[in-house]
Order: sequence, then structure tokens, then C-alpha cells
Amino acid sequence: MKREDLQLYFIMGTSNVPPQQQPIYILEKALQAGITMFQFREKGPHALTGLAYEQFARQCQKLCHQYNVPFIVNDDIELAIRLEADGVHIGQDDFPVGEARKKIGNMILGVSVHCEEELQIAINHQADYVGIGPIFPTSSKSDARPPCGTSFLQQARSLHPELPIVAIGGINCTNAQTVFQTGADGVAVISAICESEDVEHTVNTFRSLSCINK
Ligand code: 3NM
Repeated sequence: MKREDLQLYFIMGTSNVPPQQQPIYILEKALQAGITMFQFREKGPHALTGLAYEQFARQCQKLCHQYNVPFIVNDDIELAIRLEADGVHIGQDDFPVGEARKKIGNMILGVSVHCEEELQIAINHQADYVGIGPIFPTSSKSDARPPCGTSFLQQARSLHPELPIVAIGGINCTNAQTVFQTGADGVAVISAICESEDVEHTVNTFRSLSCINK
């Protein structure tokens, strides 16, 4: 994985998309506009299950391949292996990092971390990148922790200058610059793209903000 792949990391599941919109259409618009990584995250009370879940994942994966964008599966290691996804992202409550690494071999492994100890464990198990958040308040994750601001992000960056880090949680075109300036390689977003009235413009804005801070 290249650090640049984290620049604009789009995360989506069917429940993140406004009712009048088609999830696959939003993903295609985001890919066309230039997202650099995609995470399939099908969660929430109305999440797809069974065959529909897997078919939707395959549809998203096929589109990502067309645009040469890494396709990452949230939490579901078995699905990632079955689909031969590019990688898996796990949280602290999902699966021990060491076991995830053993199961997925050299697929991309992303891990959410919230403190120095979790960060070190992720590094010890060869996480390819870490996610830090929620930086700002978010309404896209019902069990999100309290917002942590940029202080831990800053600490992680100074401890590990070369570590690929993506920031997440409540990031939008207005506050993304602060996050890039703090040292994140990229921003991971749900609502900023899913609820955008102009996905192309939103994607272009995020990408130009990341370049300003290079
Ligand atoms: N994980 P939005 S916050 C999926 O803190 C997710 O680990 C988080 O959505 C974490 O861009 C979050 O709409 C939701 O705030 C991000």
C-alpha cells in the first residue's frame, strides 16, 4: 500500500446514503471524481444481510477495480478473504490485530487506534495503516467514542514519522485542512461524500486541501 492511497478514503454502506440516492451510483461518482481508497462498511439496523450483502460488496469491489482503487472490507475478515479484497479494516472491538494479520496474510490491514498502546500493538502486528478518530463529532457511527480532536493524531505522527495515518470522524471540506496540517496522510469520510450535493466538487476540494499541505 502507498501512503498516498489514504489521501481521500471514502467509506460507505447502504444506510449512509440518503433515501432518494443509489449507493452504487454515489460510489461511482466518487471514484470518477478521484477518491483514492474505498471501504465497504455495511452496518446499522437496516444493513443488508446474506446474499444481498455479498452481492452489494461484489458490485462495489468491481467498480473499485475499474478505477484501480483499493477495496477494503470493514470488520468482516471472512468476506474479505472470500472476495479476495485488497484489505480489511478492524476496530479495537472487532478482532485481535495479531489474529487478523495471521488470517489475511499480506492483504492490507488497517486498524483503528485511540491511544499509544493500541498504536504500538497495531505496529507490532504489521498494520499497513492506522485510523485515528473520531477527530470531530460524527453522526455516522452510533457507538463512536467522544471526539478526540487532533492531539493524539499529532502525537502519533511525531512518534512515527513514516507511519501511514488516516484521520476519521466528522471531517468535511471546512475542517480537513487542520487535519492534514496535523500530519494525517489522508482523511476518511462518510457523510461529507454520501450527503454531498456535488460529489465531484467535494472530492476535488478534499484532494486540493491535501496537496496544499504536502
Ligand atoms: N469510525 P463521518 S468515526 C466509521 O472514530 C467511523 O473510528 C470512526 O463518518 C472512528 O465522516 C466514523 O460521516 C464515522 O463523520 C465517520
